[in-house]
Amino acid sequence: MGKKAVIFGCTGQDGRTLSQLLLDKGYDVHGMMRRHSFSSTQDTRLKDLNGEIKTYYGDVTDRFTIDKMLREIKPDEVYNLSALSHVKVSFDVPNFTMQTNCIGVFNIMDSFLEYCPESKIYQASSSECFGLSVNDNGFQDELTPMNPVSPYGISKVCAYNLFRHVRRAFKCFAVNGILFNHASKWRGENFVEQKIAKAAVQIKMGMIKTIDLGNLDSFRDIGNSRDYVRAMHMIMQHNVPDDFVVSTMETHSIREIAELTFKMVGLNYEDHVVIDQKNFRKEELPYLKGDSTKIRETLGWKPEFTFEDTIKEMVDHWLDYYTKQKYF
Ligand code: G4F
Repeated sequence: MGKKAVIFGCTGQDGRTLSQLLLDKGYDVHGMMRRHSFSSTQDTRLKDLNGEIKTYYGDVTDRFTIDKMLREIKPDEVYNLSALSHVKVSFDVPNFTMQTNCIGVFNIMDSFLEYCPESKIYQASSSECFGLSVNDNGFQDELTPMNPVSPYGISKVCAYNLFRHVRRAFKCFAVNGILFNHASKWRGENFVEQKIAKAAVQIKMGMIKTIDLGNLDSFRDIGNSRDYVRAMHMIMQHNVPDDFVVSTMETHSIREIAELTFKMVGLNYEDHVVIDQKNFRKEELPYLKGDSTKIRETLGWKPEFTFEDTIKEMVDHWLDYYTKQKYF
């Protein structure tokens, strides 16, 4: 029989992509799913998986629902991808962000230590933890100090440190993947790359005329979700528990993303982008470029998709979506 995995946060972009990877590898995959009022869409991303994921209603702030899964399933691998993952929204709901991204992770870890401490556990840590810190060479790596600039970043530093503490104190296989931005056709529509891709296609099809954006001068290191869930799995198969930065080692401004995306549909972004103050953050993280030398040299991971491939994947997704859904 294959290994058993539990994924907290299975309905998100990475939850969906990791579920597929694990199913393809023969894992028995179990995922926790939060109930929301649109029952038809809460598991939309999971609907066309090639294989079966078993889903359970629950919430990481509800310890009973975590206990039930870990006690009954006794997984070999636990992946925590659950989070309030939108940085700007975390300024609006800081308390909820801490409840989910800190207390929720404490709940998962406590339950893990009680019911399956001999198995392995992964935490989705984030480059947002670095905040304003950049090494002299222009990169962030595993040793860069964490200096977060958002409630989301602060919450992720807390969870990151919890995992490191448990690894030292309880000698558990508890690991962090410090993932830089990554996208795919499954990316949420309110993250900047997907927001731009969707709007560029809608403008091309004559459905809307403009897109409102905020700061075009921040820089992000943007990979592909399929490469990054492959990294998560490799980190969990390593012979020692450790933390790894996962990044492309390139950075692009939001302006460049807009320029490239609009160019892919034959348009000039300058004719359609409107700057709106509502999209600016109270404090901005201006620059991310990850140094992923450690995972490349230790585990042999490297990305297969380029930045252009990932933007094209999103543009093609929306072209396909609107062509099929609406126009023919
Ligand atoms: O797409 P974003 O919202 O992603 P952000 O804040 O970098 O966070 C993402 O990456 C993190 C890893 O570093 C993850 F942990 C996190 O969960 C998430 O996946 O914004 C990217 C940049 C920001 O500088 C933002 O100010 O784009 C800028 N931006 C400009 N206009 C916008 C917009 N962002 C959004 N979401 N919407 C805009 O209209």
